[in-house]
Amino acid sequence: MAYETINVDVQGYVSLITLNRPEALNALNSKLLGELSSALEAADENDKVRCVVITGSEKAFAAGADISEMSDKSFVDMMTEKFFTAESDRFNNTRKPIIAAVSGYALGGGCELAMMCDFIIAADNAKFGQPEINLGVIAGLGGTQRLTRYVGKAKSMEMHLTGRFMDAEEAERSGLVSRVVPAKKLKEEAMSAANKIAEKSMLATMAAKDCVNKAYEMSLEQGLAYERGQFYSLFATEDQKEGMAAFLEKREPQFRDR
Ligand code: CO8
Repeated sequence: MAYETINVDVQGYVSLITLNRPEALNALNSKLLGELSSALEAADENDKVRCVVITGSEKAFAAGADISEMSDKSFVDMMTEKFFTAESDRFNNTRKPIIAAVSGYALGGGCELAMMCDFIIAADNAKFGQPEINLGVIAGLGGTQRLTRYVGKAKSMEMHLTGRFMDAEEAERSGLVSRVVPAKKLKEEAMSAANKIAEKSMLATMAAKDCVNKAYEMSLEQGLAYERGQFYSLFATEDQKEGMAAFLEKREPQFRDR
């Protein structure tokens, strides 16, 4: 499918999605989020795709939701259009793992988009922020909730109230990103992580993603019980037999997602 605001390049088992609105630093408008939703749906349905990487340009992952698209909207417009609700739900319902490879600005909706991914690999020039307060609004794609869970109240509150940016080093120290790599190596590192994920059993991968995400929804007791149930259920798969047999036979496993 041809897209206008993103590029989709399926490389082996990985769908590499590049946000492509350079004239607006990849600001997220309805068109871009609609196309991103379609690309994620296609990746989820494509048996050959086993992991997704979302990236932007060197200067900007995404500088936020598109301010020119939002500026004239009324409360009623937002409510009746359910602004970005379907796109956000589609994103959160993607079962395959998604890595955000962030270079440059990840601001407002851009920071929130990165946080909607399963983990973030940051380039050393990355800058994260929730500057919506400077526009007279607040985060609306999960920023107040996810950033607070990921970096804690003190930093999240300061960022939401002052609009200050966090650089890559602070983002790694605070637990927002899994690691920081040189900007020139960002795509290579993200693709390498995605390819590593693609080698595993998709059943175990989806169970792991689901359980880690449940850690943000459930009490510890509920989460432990949920994880145990998922762990037990993987013993109904051929991949569990194959993975353990391969270890004992000192060979590489051949997972078949069964
Ligand atoms: N929306 C629209 N256009 C943008 C955006 C944006 N968020 N960010 C940058 N652009 C455009 C600029 O207007 C400019 O266009 P032009 O060349 O036509 O004037 C072009 O991109 C380049 O930008 P700058 O000239 O400003 O580049 P600088 O290097 O000087 O500055 C910054 C880069 C610091 C990133 C600056 O562009 C900036 O501050 N951008 C806005 C950041 C921001 O406030 N983001 C939050 C937006 S609101 C939001 O994200 C809400 C999300 C919740 C949605 C909830 C839905 C339910």
